[in-house]
Amino acid sequence: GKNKNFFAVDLGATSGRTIIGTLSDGHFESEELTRFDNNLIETGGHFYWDIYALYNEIIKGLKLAAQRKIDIGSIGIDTWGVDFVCIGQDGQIMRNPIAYRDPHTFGMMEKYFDESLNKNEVYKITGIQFMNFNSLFQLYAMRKNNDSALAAANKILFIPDALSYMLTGEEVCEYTIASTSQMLDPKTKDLDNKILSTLGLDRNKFGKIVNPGTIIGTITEEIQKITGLGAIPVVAVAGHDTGSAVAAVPAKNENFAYLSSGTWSLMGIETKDAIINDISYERNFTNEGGIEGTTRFLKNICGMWLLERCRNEWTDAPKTYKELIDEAMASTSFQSIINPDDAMFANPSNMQNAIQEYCRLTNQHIPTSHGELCRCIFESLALRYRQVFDYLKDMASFPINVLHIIGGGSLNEHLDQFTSDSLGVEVLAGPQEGTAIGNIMLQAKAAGMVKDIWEMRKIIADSIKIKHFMPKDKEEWDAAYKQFLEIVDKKDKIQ
Ligand code: LFR
Repeated sequence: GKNKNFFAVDLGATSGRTIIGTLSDGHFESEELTRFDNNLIETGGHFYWDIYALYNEIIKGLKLAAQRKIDIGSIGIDTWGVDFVCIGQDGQIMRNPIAYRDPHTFGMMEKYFDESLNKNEVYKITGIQFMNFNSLFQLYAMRKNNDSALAAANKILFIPDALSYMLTGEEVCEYTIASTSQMLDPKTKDLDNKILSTLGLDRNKFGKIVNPGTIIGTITEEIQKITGLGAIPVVAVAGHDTGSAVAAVPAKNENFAYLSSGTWSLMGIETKDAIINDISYERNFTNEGGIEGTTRFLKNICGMWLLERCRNEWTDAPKTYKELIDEAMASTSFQSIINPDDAMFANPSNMQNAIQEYCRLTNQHIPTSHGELCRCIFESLALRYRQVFDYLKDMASFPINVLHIIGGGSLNEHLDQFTSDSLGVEVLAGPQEGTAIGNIMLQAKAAGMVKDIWEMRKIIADSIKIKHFMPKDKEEWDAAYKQFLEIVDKKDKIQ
């Protein structure tokens, strides 16, 4: 039969990669071409992304593919959510984009509710969980600060769309990434004019909505020349990395929950329609747009960010993840428990200090060794996962029989086991590169090689190794969960 190669660009908040995926007769294979860091740039009182560096990394990957004479069928780009680039009247990028961890949005949600639409109204329109960094509040903060890039913007492009624009010259607004902005109405499936007007923005400041699987354009002659490639199409995939990841969950039927584990841990279910009601509002659950009209009903949980930041700070000889995990497993269990989603951990100047401070404030053992810190992070994540999972079980209209863990974090088998223990549910771990695989499958769909999301999931399940974990140590974890709830409560009362 036929086989075809697809070039996926997958950008996360701490690292990125380019991957070649090959599909042939219901079998799938992938190979990482390049991997690179993505770093926050702190300057002039702000945090930025380097959009040009990311663009250059894509070019590097494309050149490598050209050198190796890989016949690329198409290119697709997925990235983290909410951030955007302003494009000027002349088509130029106005300035590197501000990053979502920038504190310019602190307090802006509350200001917005005071001065513009109220919180409940925003939730009723968008169904999106409130996070201070959602595009809505970033744009609001920029307006308040008289941001010059925004003032001069002719178009506002979300990160995957901005990179596709740099490759093709086409300005689009891909549906899944647009949904993360908290400016999109899942019922009309378009940006909401009432919300846009509160920012003084017209609908034409954004590209037209395109759905995953649509061809955006072909790479420009300039890029053909730079890379040595032909006129390759760029496909709108699920531009939101979490959207691509959930498309790649190797589930057999609808009765599953997922945990996309990377810098963030995104835990949720897939639903046909958005779930927007008093309870989802109260618990701050989100309804992000997925492929084929699906909704990702989920909650953001602070994930490997805690450990990634600690690792960056540790100045002694760098340890591998395996070494750190081994040290964690050799440490005493349940000595120090934190709430991963405490505001203290959003972007502290020092993560280890922040974790220790949390333990001090709540009268717990203060973790000092790498092993103790890692153990604290892993156990605390597993406990917080249980809290969110219990909410999901309560709100889902179907029984949740299994939790699929996908993404880089799924490689941590001890955390997979902790998660199964804490939640009391079967855990299936893999694929590790869920996001890139979802990206590639959407390109395969655009090429007419797969029919729908369930065929994608079947091909993925048949092509990769999935690890199984069954719950154990129920009493120990139940007791720890009680302790977790008490500690969170105690800490919340201090502030
Ligand atoms: C994960 C992710 C989350 C989003 C966060 C910020 O990489 O895309 O889904 O809430 O990053 O954009």
